[in-house]
Order: sequence, then structure tokens, then C-alpha cells
Amino acid sequence: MDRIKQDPLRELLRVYFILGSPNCLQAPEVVLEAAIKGGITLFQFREKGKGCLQGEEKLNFAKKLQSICQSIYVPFIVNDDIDLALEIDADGIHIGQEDEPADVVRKKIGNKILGVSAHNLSEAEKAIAAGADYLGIGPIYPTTTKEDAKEAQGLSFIKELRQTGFDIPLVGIGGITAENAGPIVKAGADGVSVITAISQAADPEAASRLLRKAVLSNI
Ligand code: TZP
Ligand code: MG
Repeated sequence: MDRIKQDPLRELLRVYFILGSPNCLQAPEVVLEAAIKGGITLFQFREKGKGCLQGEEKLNFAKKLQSICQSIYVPFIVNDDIDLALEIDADGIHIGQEDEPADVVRKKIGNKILGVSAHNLSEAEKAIAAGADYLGIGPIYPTTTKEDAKEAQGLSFIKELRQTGFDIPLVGIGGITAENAGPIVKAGADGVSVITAISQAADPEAASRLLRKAVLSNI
């Protein structure tokens, strides 16, 4: 945990892989191990959507993926579920605008990493004031993975945030692949977060490596 907190968050955000059991073609553990070999820098456990695990099964699944991350020092972030994050002592939590308010979550989680999804300047300002460590911005490109996703916004909001002087770490999300990742970091994001590009790849290790290359060569 200490080592994780010492890592600059911007570097952890370079290749941020998000996964839940409904997203995978292969066994999730196999996909995560391959993604780590390919060079992902941060992992988010997002157990959502049709057929997702609940209760004890979700807890045990989270622990299994967390132990894979811990064995290789990839920080483990939990989506939405603050109780789960606290129970397993995750490294951080990511929340959206429909979840518990960020200032309440910050109080609950102490100095764990807090990521907040923001879609406009007012949401960004509020999240920062509440103690967000980074902002998730998207969907950048069209996505079918999140059922209630808003319309794709392209690079406009990332550029607006940087032009307005926001210095907080930013990660883009939504429809991102190795082919379209470059412009996102050029626009001012510190990295990209993906589900499909890695979880549905025939070779998740190679897909992760390609994404990493696409991001690092444009930073
Ligand atoms: N939030 C905005 S878009 C999205 C989330 C969770 C889904 C991203 O998934 P994919 O498969 O990388 O488009
Ligand atoms: Mg949420």
C-alpha cells in the first residue's frame, strides 16, 4: 500500500484496465494475468451488468483478482461498492455521479485513491473540492459496454479542462483501442481506461502491450 501511494498517480493511470465477469471471453483470472504481463498500470474491479456476481460470490471473486494484482503490485480499485472496497482493503474506489457523493466517500475511505467520473466543469470542480485524486472522462468514443453511457464527447472536455487550467490527473474512457488512444493523451489525459480492448481481445497480453505503446509514445 505504501509503495502504491508513492507511485505518481499519473503513471498509474497510463493503462487502466477495467473488468468484471460479464466482460470476458476467457476466464477473468487468465485475462487479468495476461493484461498484467502486457503492462497494464492500474486495475478496476467493476462487477456490473447482466449475470454479474452478487454477495459472497462477488466478494470471493474480488479477493481472487485482488490477490493477482497484489502479487505484482498493480493497484486494485473497486467500482462503486465502497463497503466491498473497505472490506478487502482495496487501494481505491471509483464512483460516478449517481453514486454516493464524493465528499462522503472521501471521509469513508481515508487516503485511499478516489476516482470520480465527471462530464462537465461543474462536476469536475465539485469532485476536486470533495477530494478526488483523478477524474474519469468519457465516453470519449461510442461504447456498447456501459448500458446507460452518455453520448460520446470526443476530446472536447479533456481539452476544455486542460485549457481552463485543471491540473488534476485525468483518464479517458469509452470505446478506446490502441488505434485511437494516441489523441486522448495528446489532448491532455494522463492515460486511458478500457474494458473491451483488452477483455475481448483474442490475445489480452498483446492488446495490453499495444495500448501501452500507443499511450507512452504520445505522452
Ligand atoms: N464509463 C463510461 S464508458 C464505459 C464506462 C464504464 C465503458 C467503457 O468500456 P469499453 O468497452 O472500453 O468501451
Ligand atoms: Mg458508478
